[in-house]
Amino acid sequence: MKFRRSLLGLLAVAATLGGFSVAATAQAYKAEYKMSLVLGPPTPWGEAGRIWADLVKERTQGRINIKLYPGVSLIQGDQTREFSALRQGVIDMAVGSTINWSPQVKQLNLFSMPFLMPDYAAVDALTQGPVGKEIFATLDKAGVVPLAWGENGFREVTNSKKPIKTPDDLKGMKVRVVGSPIYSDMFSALGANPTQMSWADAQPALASGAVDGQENPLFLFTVLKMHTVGQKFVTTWGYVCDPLVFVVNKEVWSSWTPADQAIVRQAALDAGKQEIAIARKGLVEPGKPVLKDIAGMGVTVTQLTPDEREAFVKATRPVYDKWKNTVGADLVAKAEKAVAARSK
Ligand code: X2X
Repeated sequence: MKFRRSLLGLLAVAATLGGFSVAATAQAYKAEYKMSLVLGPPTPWGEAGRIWADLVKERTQGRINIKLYPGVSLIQGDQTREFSALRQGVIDMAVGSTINWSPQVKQLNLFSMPFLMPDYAAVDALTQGPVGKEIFATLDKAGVVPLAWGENGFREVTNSKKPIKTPDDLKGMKVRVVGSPIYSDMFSALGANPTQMSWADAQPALASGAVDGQENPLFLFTVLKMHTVGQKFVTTWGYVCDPLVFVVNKEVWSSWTPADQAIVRQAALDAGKQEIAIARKGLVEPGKPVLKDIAGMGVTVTQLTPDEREAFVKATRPVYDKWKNTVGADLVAKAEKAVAARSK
């Protein structure tokens, strides 16, 4: 590998001296680039990957050909290893969740701080503003090339037992949480019994009743028909929103010509914009049609009043305070300021 890399380097130098750098660099292109995703199409997350790959193929006339690997299959379904695999080049590119990469990049826990972002305007104020830029600089330092933001969405809690209206309703409930410790802290603070597991393991655990509940964006509820695995109660508490990030491995990135890099970047920005609209569809229109669809599946949908929601904010505040230092007090302060100053 090392040898190959230095050989390519020599070739590049020779090529530049010889004035035919574009042709020589082009020799380093792979026949196919591997894109990692947790969720494939037709989820919005999967669509993010599909749209990006399609735009790149079209705009590079097939010079860059991307294959989707949903279910994080390049790393055997263990989504918390995705970031390391990207850095090492096991994965060429990804549309990934800040949650899954937060074990390696602690600043990404910002988006999992309970009740930091009360609405979509708050999410946009962070990702599309200076905070988003700072996070991208951190990702770049951590060893990948970040290009654009997408969205998994606000994560709502569902369960098979009863409507959740107060933190008390969660007492003793077995809840599947993602492999990021801030989620265990939050559900423990609420009196629940959280179990960390990958998404691959979560589905059979829900179906068998090994766990009572889970939390994820609502499109996942409808796409996967979660009422068929016993999830009869949904509470929209909007405690965290999970953005996605479009990234490329550094070596892969530098193997592309500046013109192709520009195409891949612009395609990521275009795909991100399209995908965010898809992820929010049915949740931003009056009456939130997605909630009606879910109720139509025989599911009890509980929308918290501001007072009811406040009880969850209070109960998770110690977790917020604990994680502030891990994320970085300065970054959290900037985020709070950006959220307060958002245009609604
Ligand atoms: O595992 C999850 O819950 C999922 C699919 O939302 C993520 O990958 C963060």
